[in-house]
Amino acid sequence: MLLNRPPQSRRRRRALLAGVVTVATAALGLGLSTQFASAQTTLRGAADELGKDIGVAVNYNLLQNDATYRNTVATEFNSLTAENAMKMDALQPSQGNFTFAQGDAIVDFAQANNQTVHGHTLVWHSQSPSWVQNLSGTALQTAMVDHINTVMDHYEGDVQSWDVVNEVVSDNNGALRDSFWLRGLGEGYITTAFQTARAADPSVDLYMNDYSIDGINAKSDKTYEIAQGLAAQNLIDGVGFQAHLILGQVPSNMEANLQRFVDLGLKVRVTELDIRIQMPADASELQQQANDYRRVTEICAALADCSGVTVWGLRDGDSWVPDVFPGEGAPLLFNDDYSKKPAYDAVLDALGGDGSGDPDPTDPTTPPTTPPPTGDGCTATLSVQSPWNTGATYAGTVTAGQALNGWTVTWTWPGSERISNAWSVEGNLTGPTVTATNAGYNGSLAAGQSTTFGFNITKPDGATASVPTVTCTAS
Ligand code: G2I
Repeated sequence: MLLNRPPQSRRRRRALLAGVVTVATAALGLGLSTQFASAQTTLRGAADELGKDIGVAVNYNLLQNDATYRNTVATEFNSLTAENAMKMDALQPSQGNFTFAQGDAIVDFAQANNQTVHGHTLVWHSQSPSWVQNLSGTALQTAMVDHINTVMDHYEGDVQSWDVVNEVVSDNNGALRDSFWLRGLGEGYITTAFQTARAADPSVDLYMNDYSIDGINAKSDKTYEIAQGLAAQNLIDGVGFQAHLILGQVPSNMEANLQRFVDLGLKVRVTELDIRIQMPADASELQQQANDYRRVTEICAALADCSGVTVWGLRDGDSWVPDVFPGEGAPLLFNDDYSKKPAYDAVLDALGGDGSGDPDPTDPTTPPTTPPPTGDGCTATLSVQSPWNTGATYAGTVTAGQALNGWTVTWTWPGSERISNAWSVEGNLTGPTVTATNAGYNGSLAAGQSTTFGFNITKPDGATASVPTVTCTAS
């Protein structure tokens, strides 16, 4: 449910015209106050407070089939990138035949959970269908322009930024990559792609994205030159630094490198962060990895024009790394059982949250949590995550006492508090008495399992954010 709706999207308008019932879209940008010291204990809570994106690349199949995956993605991240579902081979497997279902499912999930979407990617030499690789000349140019126009039109209002071109610079000599795009269209194809994208949706941030450009080197120099040319024509908004890194090798000049792109008037973004380790990884390597993650996140946190950090997958076992670098792995923030690695705590700390894993009793803004009330089949707690004068963000937790197929949490606000937007929960939310039921994906819980939801309130009278007594019932 949402009150601050973004402009209605093309996709949604089309669905409504077709008579399809859709769920409400999400409010974007929480705009939380930073006047209070943070005791945030989720990545997204800390990142929201900092005004940054903390993103994750999501796998469509896992999002469909794994409730814990969905719950972790919803709880910990405020931005999503489709790991594969918005690439050209996924969206246009044969010419003129667009297949948006998987990308749409990811957008729907993001909107239901108040998350933004970074689109990846429109023009890339890899994961492009063979039909386009076999075109040349005008036919190739028309295919590129049609693809950009159709995809950006479909996701207008749903995707806030796009990787327009991906990996266009060669690895070794600072030249353009020798791809079918370059061979077929000449070096002007990059400008054409950005011109097309700018015209297709002027409201979206346009990025060029690449790997091994995190430090200052021949490849990032060439990227800089291209970005400078595009920036002079107002065709680009940002540069994405993939940051597929090796343990202990965060470039020493990464800050200076990102800063030079910011000095062009561009945003920067860490778009695909992972840090791989020679397997098996021991405790000291996992600690080194945490230090590396901390450093990259701190670099972005310190730069006003760094829009955020996206990690390239949720759990180590989900990562592309072992397939491509045999013997290397463990590059992400979560273990395969969803437990958090030291790197998770380091990222949380670097975002300004409390990565110790413990409540901070010395923090005067650490709010009380309701004692677990008794209920029928489940218990629930509410806690204030971050209050400001006329509003607050809350987290709710539901714990099942028995296997559940759904739950309802109810409470009555004692004062002027009213929910303005919420995620991972549905129901009658906006009035003085709240009836909050599970979303479609977090109602089924095993005995002892917990799930979380969240919401923002307004409290026009400026009173202290209260923690009402709640009741949880199985439904
Ligand atoms: O290679 C790592 C990343 C480098 N930057 C651009 C990213 O788009 C790229 O992501 C990876 C995905 O993480 C992989 O999941 O891109 C790969 C393709 O180049 C993806 O791998 C492919 C497999 O190679 C295919 O066998 C598989 O069918 O994923 C496909 C879809 O699951």
